[in-house]
Amino acid sequence: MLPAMHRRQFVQHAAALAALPAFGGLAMTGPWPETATQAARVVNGERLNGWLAQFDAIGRTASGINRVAYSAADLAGRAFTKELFAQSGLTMRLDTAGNMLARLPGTDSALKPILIGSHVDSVTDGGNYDGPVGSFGAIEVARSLLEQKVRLRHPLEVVVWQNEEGGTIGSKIAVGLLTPADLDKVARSGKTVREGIGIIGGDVSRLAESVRKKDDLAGYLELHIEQGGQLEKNHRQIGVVDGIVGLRWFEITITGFANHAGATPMDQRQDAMLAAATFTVAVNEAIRGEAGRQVATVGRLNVLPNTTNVIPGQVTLTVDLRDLSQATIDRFTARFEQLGRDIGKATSTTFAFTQMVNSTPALSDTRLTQVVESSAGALGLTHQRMPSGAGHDAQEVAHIAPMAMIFVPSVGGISHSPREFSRAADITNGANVLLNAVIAADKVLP
Ligand code: HGY
Ligand code: MN
Ligand code: MN
Repeated sequence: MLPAMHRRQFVQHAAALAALPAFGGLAMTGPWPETATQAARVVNGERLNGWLAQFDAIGRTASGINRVAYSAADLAGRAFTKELFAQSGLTMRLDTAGNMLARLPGTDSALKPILIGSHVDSVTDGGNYDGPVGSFGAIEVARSLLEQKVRLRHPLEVVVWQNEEGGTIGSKIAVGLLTPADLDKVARSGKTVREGIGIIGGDVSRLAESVRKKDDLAGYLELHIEQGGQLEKNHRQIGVVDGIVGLRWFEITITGFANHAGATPMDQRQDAMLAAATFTVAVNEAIRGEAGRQVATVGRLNVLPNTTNVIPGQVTLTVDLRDLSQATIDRFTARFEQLGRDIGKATSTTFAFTQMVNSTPALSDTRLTQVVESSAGALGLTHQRMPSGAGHDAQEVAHIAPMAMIFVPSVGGISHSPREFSRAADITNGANVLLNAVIAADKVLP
């Protein structure tokens, strides 16, 4: 049951909304959807935020959180998470991909499971909330259902995906989209995905056993921090994610000719650094030269031989390109390749493009976004619909099942940084929405 103060707020809120002809762009026809009339349930927010506070010490270095996939810190983070499953009365198993899974039976075993979860690996020098909020939030929701003796019709599964930051690897395997080439990809820990699967307890020779087909799941819900500043700017407590951007990561090797920095005349150089700098500016100008929400980032750059008095012979850099439209991603891909040819000609260098990661844009399922929205309303929480500029496992799961995401505010809109922070109250709100959304989804999903 909602604590008294929430109940009063809820009654006022529902009355105010019912009086409004339209609310937040949504025409409110008649009373709140069925789920809002049921008493909203709540999780143990103190327990959830206690777990997150403890987790902050794992993989923390002077430069930030470094639980990068397949590292010792990632293993420590996974061991901590395994302990949370156990403490919560959930029997955790690893699938052959190394994803962590636990299952609560439903009253109707013929139904496909509802899946909730996120990841616990981090970027280099990242924060404590990107991933763990949704992973521990899902464990807390399952534990609260057990404690409150709420039995769903559908089985409920909790998942902690492996190596989300390296290209949603665990969820890509689970939906059958990981390619053999992906297994040789090197994670930020220096381990290949193939090695990493073994390190975390998976079995790369039996990945097929972890693949789920279309409609093997009734639906997927992921709680996550926003990683941007819209909720904070608009004073909203909950983000209802309409869709997740597609992303494409390139590695580009620019080859020139290393030579003496002093004795080589300026008009006789094949300067890979000059080409890289020109290309970086050109990418930024191209992407900003058009209206739209597309973004592109040159995030990593390695120089050879990286010595003061040698003209760089080779530069390897990465581009992270994102948009909600696949056509836009494809169009800018062609544009960047043309820039490579043009700049290569102008600087007597060559550009070689390798696509490292591809995740297609994914639209949320409207039944599930409706369920998230009415759960936020039932809890008296302000909310708005919004796209996700960050990539998530949910966009891989969207290939085989209906999905939706719940965002909670990131203070200052900061993420992938040691300054990443989300307030305990906001995290509790998000987990409460997840709890009620799961209960409501159980009713609306087949
Ligand atoms: O890069 C991303 O958007 C996600 O945080 N992996
Ligand atoms: Mn994430
Ligand atoms: Mn991330």
